[in-house]
Amino acid sequence: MTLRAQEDAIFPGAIGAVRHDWSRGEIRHLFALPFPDLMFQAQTVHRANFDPAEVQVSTLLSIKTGGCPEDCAYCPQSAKYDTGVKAEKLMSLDKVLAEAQAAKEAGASRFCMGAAWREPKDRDLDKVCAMIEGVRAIGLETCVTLGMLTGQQAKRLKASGLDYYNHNLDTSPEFYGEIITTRTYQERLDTLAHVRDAGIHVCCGGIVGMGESADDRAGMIHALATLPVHPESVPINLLVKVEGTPLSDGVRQTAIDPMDFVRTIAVARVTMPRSMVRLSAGREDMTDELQALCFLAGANSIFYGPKLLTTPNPAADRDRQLMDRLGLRAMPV
Ligand code: SAM
Ligand code: DTB
Ligand code: SF4
Repeated sequence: MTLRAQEDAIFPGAIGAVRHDWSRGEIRHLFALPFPDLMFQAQTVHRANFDPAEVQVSTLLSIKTGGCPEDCAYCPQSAKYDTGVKAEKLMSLDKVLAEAQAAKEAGASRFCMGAAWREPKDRDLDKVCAMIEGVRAIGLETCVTLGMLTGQQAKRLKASGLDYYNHNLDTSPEFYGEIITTRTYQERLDTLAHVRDAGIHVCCGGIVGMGESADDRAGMIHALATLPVHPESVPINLLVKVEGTPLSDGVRQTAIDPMDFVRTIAVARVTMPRSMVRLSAGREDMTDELQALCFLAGANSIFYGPKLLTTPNPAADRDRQLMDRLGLRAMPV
């Protein structure tokens, strides 16, 4: 199958051309547009492909917390930083399924399980496969994020029925080395290729607010929008500054203008018209008004429930109020 045919099968019925040949200059230009012009483009593209009142709702669970050997400077789960997150063992199947059931009852359509691993051991992968089977049986879509994968591991996950694999590029290729030294950008691209080749939907995005430049934000979107097939899901995280990490408030001043965050969402929407763009980490500290701008910019997915992996997310009732206030509905599975 050609890539385009593969993409048409992935995004059936979608309207509008999908381009993979974005230049960095074109993306810089989108970022530099007057805000109303950028928002108009984003709304136009969004409405051509989605119902703008629908938001996909996912719930996150950390199935293996802390003690990670990687040095991602943003991450509270790295063993290299003293953040107060304790290393735990892989959660039991029963506990995971009880959490998935609760997420289903609260209205989530997808259940995302995260593990603080550099890469899964095959023995652990068997356990995660059982979790995927159990969560699917509850009637939820499944997503896992377990670190780097081999092609063989991706195939095993696919065989267990996995719908999505999350693996982020995180930032631009140029800024990446300032943030992570224990794995390369290319290794991330390799894992994404294994996931794609196995026929699993790709969830891939990044983080904004780590001290990167405007050009790095353009570089990150460029890297995502020029992947051979766009990720079906693009999480845009606003850095959650955790004490003890090299990116905590006291160590590096990395305040970002919230409008630049909205612009990042809008440029993701314009350049990846058929992808779900997730307003991901960082909502706890956002006003309803800022989140409303993000939805206007084309975000159409959120994490729902009081916790992300280790840090807080808005309480479910605050999100229900927000959705009611904006007339938004949860997207059915
Ligand atoms: N260990 C696996 C990995 O790195 O691929 C999976 C879990 S990892 C926590 C998943 C993603 O969460 C990271 O790639 C990063 O984009 C995001 N993340 C982690 N800490 C964050 C923070 N403090 N603020 C915003 N996003 C964060
Ligand atoms: C993604 O891009 N964001 C989520 C999910 N993928 C796994 C994780 C956000 C983590 C925020 C920090 C924490 O709670 O530990
Ligand atoms: Fe480990 Fe993932 Fe955190 Fe990096 S982001 S330290 S790989 S858990």
